[in-house]
Amino acid sequence: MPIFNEGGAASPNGTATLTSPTTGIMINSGSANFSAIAANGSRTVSFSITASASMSIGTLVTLNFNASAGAYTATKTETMPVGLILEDFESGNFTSFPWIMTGNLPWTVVNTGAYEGTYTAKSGTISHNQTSTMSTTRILSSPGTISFRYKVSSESGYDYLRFYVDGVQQNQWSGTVDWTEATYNLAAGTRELSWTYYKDGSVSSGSDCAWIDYIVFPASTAPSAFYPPQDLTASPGNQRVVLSWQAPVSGTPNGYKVFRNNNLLSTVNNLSYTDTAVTNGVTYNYHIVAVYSGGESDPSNTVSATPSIVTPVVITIGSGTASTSTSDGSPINLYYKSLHGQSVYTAAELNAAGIFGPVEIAQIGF
Ligand SMILES: [Ca+2]
Ligand SMILES: [Ca+2]
Repeated sequence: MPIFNEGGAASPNGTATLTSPTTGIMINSGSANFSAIAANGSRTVSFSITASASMSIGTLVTLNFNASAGAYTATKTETMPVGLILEDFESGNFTSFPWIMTGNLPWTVVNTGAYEGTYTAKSGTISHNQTSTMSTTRILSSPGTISFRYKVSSESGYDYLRFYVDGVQQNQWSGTVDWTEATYNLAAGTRELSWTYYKDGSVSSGSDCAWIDYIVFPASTAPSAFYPPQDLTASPGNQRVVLSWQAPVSGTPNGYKVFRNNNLLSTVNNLSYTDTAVTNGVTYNYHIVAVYSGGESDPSNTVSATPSIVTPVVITIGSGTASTSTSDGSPINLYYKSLHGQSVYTAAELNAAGIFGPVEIAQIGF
């Protein structure tokens, strides 16, 4: 911690203390002496603190600093995050943070030419008029700073590495640029951070790509990942639409909200729903939202369906050529041999057989 003497006179020997009200912070040595400081001079004092292993990386720590030297005093309160929120791609993949790849080709993690360690992110091998973008989102409770290292080998002045915050380009680099650090201030709130390699319509130079390594995020958290349901399908029938979908790629939803024309129909626990409150000949749009303990997913894909009167289906139930024995239990009392029996099917039984709406029964038997 630096101490500046901004006055016009030297200060005498003094004492500095450091305290913290933050749970999980232990002050190992919270007191330090410093010698006289000349006018406009400075001294640095050191303290030792330990953060509990149970503290989450990025937790903001409040540090209260106090210095006194004779009649002079200085106080300062600082906040700083615990640990580095670091993406250095040393996992060898993109799973350490919620990266989203867009553009024509995704970025890849490669084990050559890294700024630090073994691995670095490298833009996709795109062609003219294409882009390769990697993005991630951080939620900042207070303003902070992001830093990262970048390297470019591209057609100078035409093919660029571009860095965006919330879709707004912050800078771009082209030509031959060896590993360089970039630093940007980020406002509090939800910030989308994107790196894009962009190629114009012709000419490729150098390695024709960009590299990003050693990204240090500010004190922040990743948004909770609430993955949506997948592969929604709709099958129209007579005065009904049968919806079915797949569970999200990850996560355990508590249920699924079924929407028809953006209006909530129902919340269900299984992976299908039959909408019978429909009119034949009308087209309906459906989507599903997965509901989690902490929030809801984005919508699934949207599907359309138009229920209609089904063309009568000819069905055959049984051969009608079997015969009963002397006496068989039946809704219709049978006695002695009957070559042709009667069977009574309930609507539920027919439905269970997959039969809905008008049908022409050509033959029925047992
Ligand atoms: Ca690395
Ligand atoms: Ca080019």
